Amino acid sequence: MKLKHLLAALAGACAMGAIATASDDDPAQATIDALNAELASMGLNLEVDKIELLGSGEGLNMGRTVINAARDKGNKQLSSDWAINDQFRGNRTNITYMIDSVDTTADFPAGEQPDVVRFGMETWDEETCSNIGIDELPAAAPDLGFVQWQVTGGAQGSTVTVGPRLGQVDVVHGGFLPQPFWDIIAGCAPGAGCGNGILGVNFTFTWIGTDWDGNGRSDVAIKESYYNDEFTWVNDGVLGERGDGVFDFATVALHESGHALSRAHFGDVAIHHKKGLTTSPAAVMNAIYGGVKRGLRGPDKGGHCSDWSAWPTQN
Ligand SMILES: [Ca+2]
Ligand SMILES: [Ca+2]
Ligand SMILES: [Ca+2]
Repeated sequence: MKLKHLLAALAGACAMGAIATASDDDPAQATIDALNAELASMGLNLEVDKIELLGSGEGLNMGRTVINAARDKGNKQLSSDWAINDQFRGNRTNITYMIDSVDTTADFPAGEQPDVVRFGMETWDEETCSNIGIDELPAAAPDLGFVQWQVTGGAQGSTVTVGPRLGQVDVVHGGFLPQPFWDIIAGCAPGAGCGNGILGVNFTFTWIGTDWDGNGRSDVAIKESYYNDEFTWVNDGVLGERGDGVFDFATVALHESGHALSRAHFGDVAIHHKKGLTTSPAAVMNAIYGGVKRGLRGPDKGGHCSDWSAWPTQN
């Protein structure tokens, strides 16, 4: 299903209010359905399992997680995770990633941007409780991103990571994208504005019908992240507190890298009459941006360590 079909599927969808949790009737289900129809038409044994959206925290822009409703309603596994030694990922015991090199933001020097993504991945890697191997691969194409390819009708992005490189690369950082990408993936027509409050997004793709490690959870095939260039990004480690109107890329890259390594949103989001949206407890994996956070907090470490402790220690 190309862009025009996706748009047709979205016709009538309107801007939505803020919700914090998965919902069968979330407008972004149309995006999951469209992507899965395309994957099926390509003959790929892949499906989109969930979309995790990071809210800017401005106004009432919460984040949310949208789980494939077809999975929710069926008798499939209730969640997903990477499977160690997964045959369909080359029996690897490490996690590999690629970084897009063309979809940069003009907000700070392009030359710094890959290093910020690496910082995001390596900060999780440095947790010594579970020293999984996290290894960068050379980008298989300058413009990476299957969802971007899909949303732009093949004009941008690439199918290389779900095609010839399928099973070789686990995590794809697809770059900074402008509207209308954000409205489309959030489930409204371009210009309707439902994507305006989303800072970043992570798409989880799972294999269909496998549970290689027998843990009752679908096995992840690929994770893909993007960042919203409609916002102004900074990389000085100082600017980017709530209310600054600018956002620290390292903080958001760390958050999206957490999703790539199976961390879900964490903590409660509440509405305060003076402060607006607040989170508790504070964590990198809060569903909204909460200012500069360039180090993992207790809840982030706890989830990461328990999840990855069964994997062999590597560097
Ligand atoms: Ca891209
Ligand atoms: Ca599994
Ligand atoms: Ca920007």
